[in-house]
Amino acid sequence: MADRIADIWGTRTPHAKDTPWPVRVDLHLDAGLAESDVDRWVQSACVLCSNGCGCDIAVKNGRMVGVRGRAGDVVNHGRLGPKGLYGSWQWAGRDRLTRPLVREGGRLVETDWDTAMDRVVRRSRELLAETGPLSHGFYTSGQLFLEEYYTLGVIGKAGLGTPHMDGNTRLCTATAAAAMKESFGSDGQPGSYTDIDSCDALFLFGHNMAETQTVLWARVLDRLAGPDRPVVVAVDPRRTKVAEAASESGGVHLAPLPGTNQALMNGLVREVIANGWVDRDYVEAHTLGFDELAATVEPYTPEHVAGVCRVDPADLRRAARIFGTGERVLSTVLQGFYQSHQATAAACQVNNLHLLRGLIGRRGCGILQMNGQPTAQNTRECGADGDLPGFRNWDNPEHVRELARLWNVDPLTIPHWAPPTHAMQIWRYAEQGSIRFLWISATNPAVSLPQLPRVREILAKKDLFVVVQDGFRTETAEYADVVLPAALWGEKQGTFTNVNRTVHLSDKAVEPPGEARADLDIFLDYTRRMDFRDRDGAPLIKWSDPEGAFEAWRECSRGRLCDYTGLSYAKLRAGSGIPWPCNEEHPDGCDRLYTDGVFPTHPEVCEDYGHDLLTGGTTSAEQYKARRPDGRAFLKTAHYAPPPEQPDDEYPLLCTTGRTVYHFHTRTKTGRSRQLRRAAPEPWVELSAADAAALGVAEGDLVRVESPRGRVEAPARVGRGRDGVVFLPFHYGYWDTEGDQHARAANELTPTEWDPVSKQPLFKISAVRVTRLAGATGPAPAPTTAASAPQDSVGVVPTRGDDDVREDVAPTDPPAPPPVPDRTPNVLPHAAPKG
Ligand SMILES: Nc1nc2c(c(=O)[nH]1)N[C@H]1C(S)=C(S)[C@@H](COP(=O)(O)OP(=O)(O)OC[C@H]3O[C@@H](n4cnc5c(=O)[nH]c(N)nc54)[C@H](O)[C@@H]3O)O[C@H]1N2
Ligand SMILES: Nc1nc2c(c(=O)[nH]1)N[C@H]1C(S)=C(S)[C@@H](COP(=O)(O)OP(=O)(O)OC[C@H]3O[C@@H](n4cnc5c(=O)[nH]c(N)nc54)[C@H](O)[C@@H]3O)O[C@H]1N2
Ligand code: SF4
Ligand SMILES: [Mo]
Repeated sequence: MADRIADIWGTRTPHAKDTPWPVRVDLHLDAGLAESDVDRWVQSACVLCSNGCGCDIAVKNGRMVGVRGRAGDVVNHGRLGPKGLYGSWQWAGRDRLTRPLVREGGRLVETDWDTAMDRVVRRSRELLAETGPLSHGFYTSGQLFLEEYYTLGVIGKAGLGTPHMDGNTRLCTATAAAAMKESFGSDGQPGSYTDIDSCDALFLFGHNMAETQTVLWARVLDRLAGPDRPVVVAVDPRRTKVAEAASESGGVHLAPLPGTNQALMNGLVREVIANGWVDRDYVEAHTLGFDELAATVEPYTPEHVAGVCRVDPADLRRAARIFGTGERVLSTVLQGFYQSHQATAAACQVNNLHLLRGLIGRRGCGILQMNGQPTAQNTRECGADGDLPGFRNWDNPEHVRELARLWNVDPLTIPHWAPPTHAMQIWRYAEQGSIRFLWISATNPAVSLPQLPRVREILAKKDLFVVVQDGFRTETAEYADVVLPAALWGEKQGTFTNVNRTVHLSDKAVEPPGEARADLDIFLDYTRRMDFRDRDGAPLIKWSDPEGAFEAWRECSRGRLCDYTGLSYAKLRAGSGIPWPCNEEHPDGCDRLYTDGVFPTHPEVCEDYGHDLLTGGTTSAEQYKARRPDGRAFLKTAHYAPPPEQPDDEYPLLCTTGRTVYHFHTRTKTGRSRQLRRAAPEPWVELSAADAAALGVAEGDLVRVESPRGRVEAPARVGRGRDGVVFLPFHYGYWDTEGDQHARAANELTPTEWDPVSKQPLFKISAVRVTRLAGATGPAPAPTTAASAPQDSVGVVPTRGDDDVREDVAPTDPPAPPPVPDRTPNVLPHAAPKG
């Protein structure tokens, strides 16, 4: 089988503009197996990023033994990337949680479901009686299924009545939603992946698509390898594969200093206006706010911007010309923009560029305000985060009444007296002690939240009752009072929606291990035990399985932008995922939104009344109505403000964090796949060649990175990024493969700060200092295949795949990141799990 560790994007299938992307079916099976050996193929889609590649799971003897791309799926036309091929299923048999755990005498011990759920329900009832629903917080994910979020949303909003619900989607793509609400009045992706097949220019803003949506990047590469190839523009401080493609395609690589995106974007908008590249008719007919936008960006001349961002003004001009004169431009935006202090403002400037030129709602002219996690879209749609289900506006009484009618509850039960609580605030309330019950599902905050020393203190608080629901015994689970073992992908049924609104069904392929249960069943069990009722005394939640939950959700989505009423499980089994809205008007779904230039900004329709992008101050309903948007989009901006943390004498470098192609987040799955783990086994610290030289650091030297909050120690990769910037992958928790603790998680360094509009934390900006601790024992364990490639490859073994031996038949291999039973942490400045 092909080595898809070395060959990340697979074989090219070039094609010409406006022709369909060819099919290429990717497959990976356990060693020694052929397709004919497989007992059953079960329909699904990959959950290791937001791309949503359709796949079939291979089952043999009741086990998952491989995966194959679905040729007929609109998203991937058969392809899968390295994570999908090697990471989606290989974890299944390994060291899973098989029984609930409860804390006894300071230790987590196995128990039965009744005992575990009884503790959860008892604490829940006690706190409801003592202080009411505001004592309860729910911190969920972008990795459950639609049915699970909707159920959780109804529990929280109509059962308990707590506004303290959010997902790790706050860390992920809250800004995508926020920017679409500010510009278009509602969440909802305007563009489509098919725009890649038709565009003339492709702008990637803070998005390392080559490593983070590998199949989407393969689609781009196939255009770049074909005739009439598009021009690529990359905005990223590192020399990613995207940046290389920008140079090779005759485009531009802009490498701004982290934290300066807003200045750069104001500069690009100014150039488009100053050169007369604006589509006046479109702007006049379909937007509001042009004069204010033009006045605000006026000072951002190329020379001024170049000084702030440390880029070449000529490059800025060239990038603006490509945007300003291109007939069909597609833009994507992701974490380089979203995890920043002016995240929403900068993301809105991308919307503005498109609106100014009327490049929206037409073939090849998409905007993709990306998601990251596979099911982040559903957290947002279904109300398991800080939004009301169906993109309803918490500040619009009629929207609240609609939900109350649907759920048959008093509108006053549904918390809407203030904006829903965002995740960073939920953690703050837990720290202050007003939230005393925190239910964490499908996320590992002890590694993924910023400023980990603080997060550990909060999780360890004796008066905080922590429930952790996961398939593995994660770093976070070590702090739990109750651990609930969850069934994972392939072990349960449900649907989810990718970046471009495409809904997939994932069927159950195998039984979960031991007593592990589907998240939906866990939430339903809690509901039954809590005995939540509607107004007429009937059970609040009227469904008992995934399809029942899906049907209920369909009704909830009726008439909204994310209309699912035309979808059903049967229809989703017909061959391909289907993009919403899907209803009577669009029975086959919708490839692209806003083809008529009418946006959901009418006050009765919109999801939000908007904010001041600089301060986050909210617009009232009256102010909003007074602007009479009525279907027009908003052109909003803000002045550039420097990031809260800037380099100084003590901390002279800027640290940014992110991903490598081979791992997903905190590696609970990819760390258990032999091929993926070996491709990137340990953390590293990426320095530019000049910074490394100035520090006397050579490839592989052990270095310490310190911020005002913490430190990380890891070998240095002398890489190819811009000077003044240090990069750390955030995948590695503080346990190593031996179960020992080290200061190695990137979030030891990051600050508790967030964007004022989307409330997304600033993972991409902290000031640090780097010191050399010891000489190298070899090159850094960083992959050589993409952005973390060394500046000088002499002596560095290229990253390549392994033999095809499955993990659990290779006993000599070092173990996966292990759960350490009740180990008292010793290395880190660390709060011990409750004793
Ligand atoms: N392999 C892999 N793929 C994934 C994931 C994964 O963990 N691993 N996770 C998924 C998820 S949940 C998400 S959210 C996405 C994230 O996908 P991406 O956003 O593509 O990934 P990141 O590496 O976080 O950040 C992207 C780029 O932002 C750049 N950057 C840093 N600071 C700045 C800045 O100030 N300005 C600009 N313009 N750029 C900056 C970084 O150099 C980096 O190359 O990936 C998804 N796909
Ligand atoms: N420094 C830094 N920090 C970051 C980022 C960064 O770029 N830099 N990126 C941020 C972003 S964008 C994201 S999305 C977050 C990700 O951060 P996390 O959400 O903490 O990362 P994961 O490792 O994906 O954790 C998901 C957990 O859910 C479990 N799980 C998976 N499927 C299921 C399921 O079906 N049911 C249940 N119950 N559990 C399940 C997995 O085993 C895993 O433990 O990290 C954020 N943190
Ligand atoms: S691109 Fe994303 S969804 Fe597709 S196979 Fe790779 S990880 Fe899975
Ligand atoms: Mo994410």
